[in-house]
Amino acid sequence: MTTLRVAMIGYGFMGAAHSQGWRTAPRVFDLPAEAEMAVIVGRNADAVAAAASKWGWADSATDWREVIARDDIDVVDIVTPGDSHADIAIAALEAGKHVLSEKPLANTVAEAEAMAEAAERAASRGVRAMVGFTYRRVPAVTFLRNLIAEGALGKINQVRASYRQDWLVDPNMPLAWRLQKEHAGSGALGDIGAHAIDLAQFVTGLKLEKVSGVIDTIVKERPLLSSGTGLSGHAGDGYGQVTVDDIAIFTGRFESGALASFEASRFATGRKNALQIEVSGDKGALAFDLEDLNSVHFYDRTAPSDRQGFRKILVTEAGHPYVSGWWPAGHMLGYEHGFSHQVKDLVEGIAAGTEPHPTFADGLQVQRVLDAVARSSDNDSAWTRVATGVPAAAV
Ligand code: SOE
Repeated sequence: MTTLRVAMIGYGFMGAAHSQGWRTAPRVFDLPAEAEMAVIVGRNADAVAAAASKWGWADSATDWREVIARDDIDVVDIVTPGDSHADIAIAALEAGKHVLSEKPLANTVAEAEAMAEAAERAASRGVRAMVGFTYRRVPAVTFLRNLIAEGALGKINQVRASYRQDWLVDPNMPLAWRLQKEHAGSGALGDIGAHAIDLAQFVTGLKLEKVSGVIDTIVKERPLLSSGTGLSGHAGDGYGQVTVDDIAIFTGRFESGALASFEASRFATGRKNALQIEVSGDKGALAFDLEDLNSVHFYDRTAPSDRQGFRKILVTEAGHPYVSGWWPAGHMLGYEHGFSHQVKDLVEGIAAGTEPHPTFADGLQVQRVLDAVARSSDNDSAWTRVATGVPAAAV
């Protein structure tokens, strides 16, 4: 059996989550290739060595360019802040490595176009690339998508998608990298709004054509971190400017004409990680809430009128997506399982020579929606078209 030797670049929150996926997926699913956790890369030698030991990586290093050049590395998993996604992914693809990149794909459309173009070139050499919109791989989300694809809702008229958190309501939360445009590209819009956009397009199979939105920053200055850039840093000396949005609210029109409303907020007091979607069609409706992630709620308008109502479907049967690898019905999965499903689908795609979804082209399309929302907000929330077409770099 082929062995895929993996290098992970970065070791923050997503480093922990992806490491769990690489550790667990080969022990739960019968994968067509071995996945070897060969090396984890970070700038601080002692900290990344500690992460290697804690998370099960065979080795650690501090120079991602040197690691990507190694012949004994087959896959590069990028879990760094968005400002390094393009440099690392393009170098890895050009070195013939398969790439998994965290979301959003990049910090700008230009970077995302260059990445999609590099992935296009690499695919012709059998090199695969995937972007980490992991919520697609919650069993209930894939099941919801399959029901829509089978026509359970009929014509889709409306979508509501929101991702609400409240970790920034405290003005003393320090100026982490997610609050600095040069590192994160944007704030709630790209960090969690990207998930809501990808989720809405994934489950409906529809693409957003134009958007109208507003983004805003509630707390303009925050305490500087004394060291590091993690979310749990301690306040250092002085204050720094927040250069990204805290809240993004926008409407969208799909290519089909259906309308959508979106909300991405880090100031939704009391909401810890509330990713929610509801899809309304002429035959019924489906709803999902990450805070109740093992189920979907289905309203069937074709049922007899005296027994119509939203009913909860527990998505834990062996026949439901991904569940067969885990436990008997009703034993529930969690947030971390999506990362194992992501590894499963990536390894299976590489082994089969097929393009794992979401592709970098999918990631570019989400990046173009994010960019259109920001441009709309700068233009008094005017309707703004989402760019399409072949990346400029490819022409
Ligand atoms: C912070 O908002 C964050 O960690 C996001 O960056 C992740 O993508 C999301 O899944 C959870 O919240």
